[in-house]
Amino acid sequence: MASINSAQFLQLEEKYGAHNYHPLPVVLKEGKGIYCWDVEGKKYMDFLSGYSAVNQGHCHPVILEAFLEQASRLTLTSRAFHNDQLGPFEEYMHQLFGYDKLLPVNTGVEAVETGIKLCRRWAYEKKGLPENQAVILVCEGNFHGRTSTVISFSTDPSSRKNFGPYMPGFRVIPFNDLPALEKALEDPNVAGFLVEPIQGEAGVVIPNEGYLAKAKSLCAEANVLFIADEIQTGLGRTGAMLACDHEEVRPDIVLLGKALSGGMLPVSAVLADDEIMLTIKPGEHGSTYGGNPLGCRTAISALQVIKDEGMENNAILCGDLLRKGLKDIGSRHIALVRGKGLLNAIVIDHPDNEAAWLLCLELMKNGLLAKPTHGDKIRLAPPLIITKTEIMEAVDIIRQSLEIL
Ligand code: IF1
Repeated sequence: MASINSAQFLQLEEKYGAHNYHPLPVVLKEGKGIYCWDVEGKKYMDFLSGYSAVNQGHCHPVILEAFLEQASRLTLTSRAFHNDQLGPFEEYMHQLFGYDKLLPVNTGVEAVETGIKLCRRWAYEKKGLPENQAVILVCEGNFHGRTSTVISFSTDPSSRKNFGPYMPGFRVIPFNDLPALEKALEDPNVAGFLVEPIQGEAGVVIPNEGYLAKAKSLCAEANVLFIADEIQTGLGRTGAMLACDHEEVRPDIVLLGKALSGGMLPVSAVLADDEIMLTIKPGEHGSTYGGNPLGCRTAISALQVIKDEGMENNAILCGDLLRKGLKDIGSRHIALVRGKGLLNAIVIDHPDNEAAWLLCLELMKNGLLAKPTHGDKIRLAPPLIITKTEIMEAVDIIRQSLEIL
């Protein structure tokens, strides 16, 4: 196809594609590191990072080399047979995170669904709950994906409305509220507590210091599994391999996805010790692509570069610099700056409820890509390889763009 312009690409999507997103009007064709280029060749700083799936930066050369090498050799065997990448991936993850075992799946929500099934299976076969009575606690403002089960416990009407009937067995409690958790744990049928260490979609909502640690100990006392959804917060994003690491919390089940493959292809995983993991027997759970050699090889490389290039520490340093720079702008339209590592958000205060969207359009014009979440919040989450100089350039673009409000 002769190269068509952005407007023509948008028309194709408008005409032939489902309208399940409302993207910024930009058509990207190339990515490298923290930068993307649109079909007209304009360059942007990516401050969304594929919803934290490209923590390592776009088309990271080391990950790409591993991907291409494996892709030219063997991509998919199904789990009907073994392959020479799954075992090494599982061992590498054991050494990195310290759990007995890993169950490989593909998308983040598949990891969430797998974690739910493991928790329920453990509840009936180890905790001895009466069949079909297991309850999993979830938080107000949660986002764990888009399947029918997972939206059953969403508190966001746009994710949930008119997708019923809903999956039972979930109870919503307030996030960052220990008395509410303690009260909910009095129900002997509670099997698990599923929580994001920081709520991403809700606009980077960070719980009080000590919340995760106390929540974990309350769950342990009640013989309830603490399930950490680290799909967005994990893999260096908040300045550690797991956001739970900041409070030295060891979840009973860890859910990982997104940057696990460095943005190359969907790879997700559930980590747990044997008592939980081995409640699923051969043939009782799986997926066509789960544990495929291409995903496993790519994931090993994606994890190695996080460690080798010190991305956790860079996320801490650059995150601090970004938040300081945003606060120093001193704009009356930035009501709040919050974040941990390079998972940040600003809350826009403006009479026009389209202000965050208009600001993102202006940021795009000025060469920075970011998108509002829940109306007035703009998530600012660049790849973890960003430099301090680039952070200051981004702050300048944000300062300049705020002039339109
Ligand atoms: C969309 C953001 C949302 C997640 C957590 C599981 C999943 C996600 C903590 C499911 C996915 C993506 C999905 C995307 C928007 C984006 C997102 F916060 F990352 F920006 F929605 F909250 N747990 N998050 O964040 O993983 O199945 O998508 O691989 O659905 O619009 P997935």
